[in-house]
Amino acid sequence: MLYETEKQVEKVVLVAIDTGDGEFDTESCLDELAELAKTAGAEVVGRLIQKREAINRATYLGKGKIEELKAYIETVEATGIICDDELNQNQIRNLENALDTKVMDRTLLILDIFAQRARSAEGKVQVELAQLKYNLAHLTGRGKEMSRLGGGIGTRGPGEKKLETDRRNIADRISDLNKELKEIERHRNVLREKRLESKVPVIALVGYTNAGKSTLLNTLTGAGVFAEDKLFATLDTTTRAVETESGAKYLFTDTVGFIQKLPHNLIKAFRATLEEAKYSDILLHVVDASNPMRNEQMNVVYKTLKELGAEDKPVITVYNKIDKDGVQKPLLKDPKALETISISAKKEINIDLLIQKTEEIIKSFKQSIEVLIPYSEGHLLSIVHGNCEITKSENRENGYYFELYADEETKNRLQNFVI
Ligand SMILES: Nc1nc2c(ncn2[C@@H]2O[C@H](COP(=O)(O)OP(=O)(O)OP(=O)(O)O)[C@@H](O)[C@H]2O)c(=O)[nH]1
Ligand SMILES: [Mg+2]
Repeated sequence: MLYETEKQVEKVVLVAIDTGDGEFDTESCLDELAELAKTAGAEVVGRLIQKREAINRATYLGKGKIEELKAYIETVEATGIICDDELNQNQIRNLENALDTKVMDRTLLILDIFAQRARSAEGKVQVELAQLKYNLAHLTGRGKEMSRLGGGIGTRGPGEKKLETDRRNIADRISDLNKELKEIERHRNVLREKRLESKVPVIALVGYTNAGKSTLLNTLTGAGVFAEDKLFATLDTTTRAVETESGAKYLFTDTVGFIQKLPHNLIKAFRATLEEAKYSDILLHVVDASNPMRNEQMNVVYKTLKELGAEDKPVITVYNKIDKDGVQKPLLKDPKALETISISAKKEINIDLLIQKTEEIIKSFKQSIEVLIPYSEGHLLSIVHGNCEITKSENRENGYYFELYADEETKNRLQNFVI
């Protein structure tokens, strides 16, 4: 008797519907899905695309295409299929019955990768929660199927733990995890507040998965952050302090990569982590300039930022990997960004320029300060009125009191009277 199911390599056929109105063309969606499948440890043995006006609500594909797929699965000896869209439980059940094979979707795949990658306590709880919610919503379709298969994609929890598959136990586990997550979030908020209080500017690296965020953080800080040519190498945010040559201190935060069709459950589960972007002073939007889909990927990043409420953050767009062959020129200035810079994080090209531009921009931001200017220093009032945004003013016994926003230079001129 063989007990190899746990380690079984799934041989999968990728399946997509081309409705003709997606932002990405269907072939490149499947290229990405193939990368995801590989990252999850599956072997891709074929693809099938159906052109169709809309996805079939009950069976995803049309009837004829299902027949074709069934024959194809037998020919290539696939053990399962992965559809590029999130399936509902009817679609899963119907496809499984018709094809007699394991039916998975993009969401399940991403969740599986996240489960393998989660490192921190928070990441693990977030992923398991998202996985369980997904399973609960799809249970009728695959409960039996999953316990029969015993291993492979969709059955692994974070840290190789086996995922709960029983409805009652799932509900209990979800409620426990929610409690745990609340506690972790409370702790994270305390840390975040401390960081904000310290007034050290926070720079968040955001971008599409595999753009090179972690590599850039490594280059910037010499820190050993996990970087790999795999999708979603980073799941947990890492923050590192960097002191530049000018002596200024900054905190750089690496974040989880974005991807098109990021499962909604995951956005919800990862909200706290993804929100790091929202609490930063500026975003470095890292783009893989060598990727032919870079413009579409940039749009996905902006859309996701909007969903997180971080669309108003100042952005520096960083075209990365310019050392690679086949980077399509020109690299246009990103109209959504204050600056657009081309670099190579790996070959350390233009890193100094990036730091310099980032510093310049941060210094031009206004900070909130309180000053008390003695009546004898009345000449400083023209600076206050000319350069600052005043939010409160009072004539006090020992001088003019202001609560105001000042840029770095003005703040330095008023330095002696800051309270
Ligand atoms: N040639 C080249 N490769 C790079 C450069 N920057 C990053 N890479 C490679 O791109 C791959 C992805 O880099 P990561 O730093 O892990 O990317 P990431 O954005 O953190 O990815 P996720 O955490 O998965 O979202 C790795 O194989 C890096 O070595 C670069 O400037 N040039
Ligand atoms: Mg990373």
